[in-house]
Amino acid sequence: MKISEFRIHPVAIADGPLRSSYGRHAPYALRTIVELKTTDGLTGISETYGGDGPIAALESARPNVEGRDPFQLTGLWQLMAARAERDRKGGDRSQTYLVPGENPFDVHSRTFGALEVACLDIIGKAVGKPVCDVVGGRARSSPPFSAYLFYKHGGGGGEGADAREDEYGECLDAESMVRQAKQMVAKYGFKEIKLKGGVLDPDEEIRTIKLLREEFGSAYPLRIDPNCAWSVETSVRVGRELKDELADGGYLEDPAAGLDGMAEVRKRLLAEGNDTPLASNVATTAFEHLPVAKHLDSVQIVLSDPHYWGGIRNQQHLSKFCEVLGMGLSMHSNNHLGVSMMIMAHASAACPHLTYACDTHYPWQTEVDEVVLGGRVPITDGSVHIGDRPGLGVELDYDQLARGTERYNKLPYRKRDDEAEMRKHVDPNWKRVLPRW
Ligand code: GKR
Ligand code: MG
Repeated sequence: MKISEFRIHPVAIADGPLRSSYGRHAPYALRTIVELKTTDGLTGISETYGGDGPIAALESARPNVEGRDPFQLTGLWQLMAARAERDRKGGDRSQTYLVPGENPFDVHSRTFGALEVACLDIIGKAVGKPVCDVVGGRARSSPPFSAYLFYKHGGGGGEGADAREDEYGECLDAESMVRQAKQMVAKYGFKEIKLKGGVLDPDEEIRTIKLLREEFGSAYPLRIDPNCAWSVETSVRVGRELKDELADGGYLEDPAAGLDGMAEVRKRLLAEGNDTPLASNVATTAFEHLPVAKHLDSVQIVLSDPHYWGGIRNQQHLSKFCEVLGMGLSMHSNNHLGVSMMIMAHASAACPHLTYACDTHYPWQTEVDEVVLGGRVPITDGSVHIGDRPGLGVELDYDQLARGTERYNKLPYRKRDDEAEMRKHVDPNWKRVLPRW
């Protein structure tokens, strides 16, 4: 069996004006759907970051993909490894200054991740097994996800006649955030809650977490993630004030910039007898970051992502690494469709060591943009169930895919630029400053 066709489908999906320390989300997020067809008549699919950069990287891999046996993933990686090695030596692979999907230094592991998943989908279909079983079997069949709350302006995403309903309304204070949380938990049954911070004054974000705790009680672990918007001082103060609320399965995520900044926060919190673990998807984005993070004690929980850590099997390797190093493991996310939802679910299912419910932006997208045949992937009781369907377990709806590509072609957006959106809608002089508080 050989790969006979490699199709790359850019899509734009409506997205609400969500806020983070990076800025404000544009009315559309960009994704790429990858399709591989084989000489045996099988089709493997995948989803990854979108826009010009990720598409160019996939295009440049084409000569290594067409004509390849989809089982020969090691060989595919070897072809890309020399370039990945150059990336490693090139510069800052963190997400401190660049949003995920836009860092040129992880381009090869991102590209390989997308291709690996599409090949695993083919292999699963060839042998009649789900992807998580193809890579060695599942540790769980219904991996849990957490409610991912965002401060946001009014609006549900999209523009003009293509605007989506604003399901959660404007949320720019603690009370409206509790409303958002109640709505999301009621709809999807999530049992853990993450708040994207780094948007409002830290005192208001502290108040938000306290109010969430009051509303949901200690049965719902809480996290807050300001994406490095705080100084070491502020991080320690927030950690101190939220010591009780972030206990019982909670964590403090990327409070300050860099492995050194995180290490200092950890040291000072421990000195106060505060053992709240620090999680990161910003400072730790690759295997080579782990020994340093461990040595400095900067990060106790690694937030992975099969999309840029190099696919599902690398997620399994990471699970082993974290277990050996005594670190926790969970998963971060970015706006995505149902194909990625299944990639994240299979990756989580296949990791024996996974210690927290994973993030997902899926509640922020709607049926209108979904490219999966039969509509959105269900989240029930906070989990995505993986049944016995071969491969990823989802197929493409080609009409919906064509609509997503048409939307992409009509729009001017070709990369995620949250700073530009802030300048357009909130403050013409806005710049991302680290630390802001
Ligand atoms: O969607 O604005 C966002 C998030 O800030 C996202 O880009 C982050 O990568 O969710 C991510 C995180 O946990 O840092
Ligand atoms: Mg994060």
